[in-house]
Amino acid sequence: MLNSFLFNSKFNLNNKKIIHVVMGNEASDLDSMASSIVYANFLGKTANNDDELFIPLINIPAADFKLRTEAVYLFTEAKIEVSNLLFIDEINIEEIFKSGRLKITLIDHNKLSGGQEYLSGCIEEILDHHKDENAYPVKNKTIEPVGSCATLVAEKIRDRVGALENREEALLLAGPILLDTVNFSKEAGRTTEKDIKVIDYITTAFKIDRNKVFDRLQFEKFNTAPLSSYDILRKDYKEWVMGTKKTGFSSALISMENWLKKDPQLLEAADKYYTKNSLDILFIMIAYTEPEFTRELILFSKDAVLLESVYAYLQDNGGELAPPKIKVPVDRRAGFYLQGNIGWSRKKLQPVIQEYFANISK
Ligand SMILES: [Mn+2]
Repeated sequence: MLNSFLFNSKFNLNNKKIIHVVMGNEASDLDSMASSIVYANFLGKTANNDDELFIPLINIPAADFKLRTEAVYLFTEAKIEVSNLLFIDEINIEEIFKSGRLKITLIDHNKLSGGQEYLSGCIEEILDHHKDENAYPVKNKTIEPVGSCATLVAEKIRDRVGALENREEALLLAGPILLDTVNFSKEAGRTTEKDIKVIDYITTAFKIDRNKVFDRLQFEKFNTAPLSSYDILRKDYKEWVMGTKKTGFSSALISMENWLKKDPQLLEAADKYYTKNSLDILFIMIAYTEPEFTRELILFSKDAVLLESVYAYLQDNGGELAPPKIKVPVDRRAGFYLQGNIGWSRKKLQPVIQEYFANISK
């Protein structure tokens, strides 16, 4: 089973001559994680080399895993014990690299991120569906523009041993294929013949209900219920330094009303996150469809002058901020608004704020 393999791999790193990590990209979405797990498991089972340990390496800190709510769901369904997975902050990869024992299979990316670039000499194999950046002279390379890397993993396994091992493995691969192709929707335009072939095989051979799995994954992906306010703030977060100021932008898919109901102490979480990231201002951008598409905005800063000035600037530049229709906390650190300008996504708001800071520094 997947489990015992993973368990052994996490705790016996020192007993093996070669540590062969199978690693997805740093965004570490469901495709990267599930593909790494299934492929590492397969390589480990089919290798006839006792000195080499194949291990899926999840390319995010362990504490961030719970933010991938769709993965939390799918891994539970696939009976994966998350505490047995190895995350990037639980291994001293530099040390293994320096000892000359490291091999790498790159999954779901074909170029290492900047911080991991020094490992490039260890790459043995690449399995990916992004554009080939031809970064390394690796012979064992499979790069095809299919909908999901999981499709390539399934195909490799079937080519070599005929079938996927069990329903858990099939489910782990079906999940990312369904999410990445948006359940094979024409509009998304990400489906290829190979994705269809693989999902047809999986749904038939393992009696997996494709629509049911997709709907549930889609729901779980945006489900904020299991997350604390602090985790909602960091789930989809970006920050920019603008002049001398540090700005943070959290996107959240829960209405202000439901969020405050779920956690009346929301501002304390915002304060904690603001402080931890040494921010000057935090923009909490809320979007939801209930039933109409709505945007709300919470401005948070301990600099009351800045808070007031940013608010005035947004109003002067078409933000259409209005008081919310619900009761909100009265707090000098924060402003709660209904955002009339629903065109202002984070991508659109960020340059407006950039301009604001450029103007005041003149
Ligand atoms: Mn992918």
